[in-house]
Amino acid sequence: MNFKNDIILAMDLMDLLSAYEVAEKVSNYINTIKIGYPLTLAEGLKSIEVFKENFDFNVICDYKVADIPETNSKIANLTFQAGANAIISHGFVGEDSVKVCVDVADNYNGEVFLLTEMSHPGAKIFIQGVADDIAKMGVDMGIKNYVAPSTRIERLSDIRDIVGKDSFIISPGVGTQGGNPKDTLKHADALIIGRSIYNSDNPKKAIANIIKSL
Ligand code: FNU
Repeated sequence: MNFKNDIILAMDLMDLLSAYEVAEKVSNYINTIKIGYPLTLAEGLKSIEVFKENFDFNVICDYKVADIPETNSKIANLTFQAGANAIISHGFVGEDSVKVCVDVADNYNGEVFLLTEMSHPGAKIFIQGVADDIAKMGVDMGIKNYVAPSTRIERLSDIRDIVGKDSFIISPGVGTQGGNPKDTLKHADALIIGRSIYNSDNPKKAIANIIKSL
């Protein structure tokens, strides 16, 4: 997947019309949007199609899939059937659960992003302690795409060392959560940015300013 301007818009507004309006304002700057539970639970899987058909965006579904393999299979199948280009899967659930997501993605020519360490403060309590092992598991499984935090650059750098330079890391936590875009891109391939863009009075200016700062 290639990301225009190294930015993925995290669209967590919860009504499709508002989401559409923001997407329209920034559509010249990006080619990829990430949606998650907020928009999907509010408006349904049709949200995927709306961004694909109207903007030709790639859509990453941030469903942080974290269940037993059989249930992961159902979730991943529904997500790719609805047109997603990629799905984010939690790694802590283990190889069997992640492998199902990879297998389903392969059937649809889609991709899996493996979530290693999360960006919020609470991630230090549990997931940080196993994040390196999650990344190593991903490497052993041949996974090429990862999610790692921009809020802890040293951890992002550690995870880059594990997954190698040929892997792809997308990084949330820039802006509102405190991560610095330029520093993050020293280790990550693309930034996941939500509120700093969609909550701005002028999303177009907000994204243009971020791009200028890189
Ligand atoms: P913004 N997100 C995150 N941290 O923030 N998927 C993670 O560790 C992670 C994520 C998502 O803060 C979050 O759910 F794995 O408004 C939101 O959609 O810029 C986006 O990344 C960050 O949004």
